[in-house]
Amino acid sequence: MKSSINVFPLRAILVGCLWCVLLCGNFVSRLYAQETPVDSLKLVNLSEVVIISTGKQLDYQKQHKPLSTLDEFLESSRSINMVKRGAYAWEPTMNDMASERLAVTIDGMQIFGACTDKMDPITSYVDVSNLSEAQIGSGQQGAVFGNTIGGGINLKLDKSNFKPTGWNGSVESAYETNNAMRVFGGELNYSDEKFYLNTDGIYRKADNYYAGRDREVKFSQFEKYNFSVNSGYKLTEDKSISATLIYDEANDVGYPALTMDVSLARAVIGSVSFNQDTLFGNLSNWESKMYYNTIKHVMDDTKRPDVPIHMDMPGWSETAGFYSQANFNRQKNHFFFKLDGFYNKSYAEMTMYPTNSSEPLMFMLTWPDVRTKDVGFYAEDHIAFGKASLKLSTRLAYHSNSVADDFGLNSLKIFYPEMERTNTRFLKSFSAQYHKMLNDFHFNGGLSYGERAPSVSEGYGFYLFNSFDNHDYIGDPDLKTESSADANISVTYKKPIFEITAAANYFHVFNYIIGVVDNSLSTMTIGADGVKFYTNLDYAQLFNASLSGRYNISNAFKLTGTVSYHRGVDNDGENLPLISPVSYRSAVDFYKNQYSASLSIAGSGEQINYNPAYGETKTAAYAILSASFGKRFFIKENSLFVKAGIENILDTYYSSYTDWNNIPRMGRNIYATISYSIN
Ligand SMILES: [Cu+2]
Repeated sequence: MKSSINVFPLRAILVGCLWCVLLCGNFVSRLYAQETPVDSLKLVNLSEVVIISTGKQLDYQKQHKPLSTLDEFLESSRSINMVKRGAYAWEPTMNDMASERLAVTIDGMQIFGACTDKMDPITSYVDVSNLSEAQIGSGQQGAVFGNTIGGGINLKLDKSNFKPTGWNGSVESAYETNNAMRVFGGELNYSDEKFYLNTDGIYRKADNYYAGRDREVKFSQFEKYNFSVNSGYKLTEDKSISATLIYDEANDVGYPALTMDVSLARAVIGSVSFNQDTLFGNLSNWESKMYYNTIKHVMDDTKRPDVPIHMDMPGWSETAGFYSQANFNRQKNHFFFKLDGFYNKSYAEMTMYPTNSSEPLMFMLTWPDVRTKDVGFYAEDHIAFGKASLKLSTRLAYHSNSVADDFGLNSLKIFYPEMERTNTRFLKSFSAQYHKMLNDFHFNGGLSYGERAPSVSEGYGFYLFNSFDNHDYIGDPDLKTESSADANISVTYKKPIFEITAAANYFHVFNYIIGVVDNSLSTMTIGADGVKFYTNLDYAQLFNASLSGRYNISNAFKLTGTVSYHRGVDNDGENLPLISPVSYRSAVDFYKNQYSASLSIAGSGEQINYNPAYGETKTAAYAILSASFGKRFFIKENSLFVKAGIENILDTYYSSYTDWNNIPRMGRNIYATISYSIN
């Protein structure tokens, strides 16, 4: 594939800056700044922040498994569940909605996977060594990161940000017994008030893992490495520039739940930013970024036995984008403005090699070089009054898809003779979120409306094989925009030693996009059961409720727990796929004199509400016990941190509703992590 990026992003940036200047200029004359951050507002802003940073050993204490994969970190969050197709590259879901309904960004950058089979969620292209935290916004609270229905996740990169720490570094290593996973990582940083440079690298290699009772899960191995550099330079007291570069490559990744593996998944992610403390005297924290990323994904079936027909399926995704954002405080109003845009090219092809070599090769474009342009404007206002606050936010975006490849366009025209090359949409999001404190009670309630465009697969996918329901999928370029009206409510009772939260949300999704069987077509994939077209259902309904609590038994002991309930049905009352059954988790954590320990349980009830039409079977109830122990030693100025643990202590054989084709999860696993940091 040729890698030429259209001039569009540049033009958009220029228009964007102009817009920003006009907008900001307007405020200059009539408004003035107020710098006080309001703490309680954070409660309504993001629903959860997961601390990831490996560099800061203080955080190590609180983490059960410090060098675990990013996927495991995300899975430990209250709001996220991970769909698994193997041991690597799990797909995050939130409010029972996956990739296409979520906005997932890395440090504010839009990135799109290059796999037609969802083998490479963008969370697979960074590692814990790069990140400081995952910012999670449920429903339209995630619209700050992009157009979304279910929510947004931003993976924030770890940077020294001109802290006067001088040189510091660390080396760390981990080993896990179950799949013999070896992890080696290190970082070296320099930071002063004028300049910083952060570098880190991590390498992971794992063999096949074993499910409970010693059953090997074949094709579950993986190997990955990741390097990143980021640097910043202060031009003047209030102006700085910074740049980041991440290189991530995975090889020999097995996907036991799928029919193919991956020989290469590679991402290069880069950005340059300009930061200024104030703008026009009134706006603060002005940050502008330009970025580019390119992904290559190559699937591989050569190691599988009994392949009926060998296939080559490479995919590419390239994205260039920008954003510019600033805060503005005026008395009780705390505004935040963001202008963003991106341009993406998604291209994937499939070549089939018949066993009889005299037959011709078959070639298809599974993603016909789809060009997506998106320019959005996001604004929010936190209004504080007394012990209450209201957050209003909106995102307005222009979004267009265009099929650049004529062969791909003509292939789709077999099904859609009238289809246009380009499809343009205007996407809207509105949200009002209210928070009130009453003695020890916090009340949160919100109403939102949001829209999203179909994903490249949903709009333009051409015979994409889905091994979950064993169907070939074809996109529909004329799909209607999916939209959602949602409501959320939560009540927290909070005392220093005790806290309990009851929360619920409801999504009414109009024009819900899902695959529907078309019996008139024959399959392309040998052994597939049929063909599905992506279709808009009239509507679908999703409901989630949870109860969570914390109790500080003593200064050293803390007890936490969560139980949640989920339901998702379509307009005929039929179950939607991949909806969680009742699930729960609880942990006792101990922390004293640099010693830490934890004992935790996680489990699910039986999956009663499943749907065989989407390839689901009933998953049984399970409960898993895990424990960890850690100690931090001080050696002069440096520190050594050791943590060990055991997961799935009872070696239970199980799979959950998120396990693709019910592949069993890992059995008993003992891990040890060691980290030495030099200050
Ligand atoms: Cu793939």
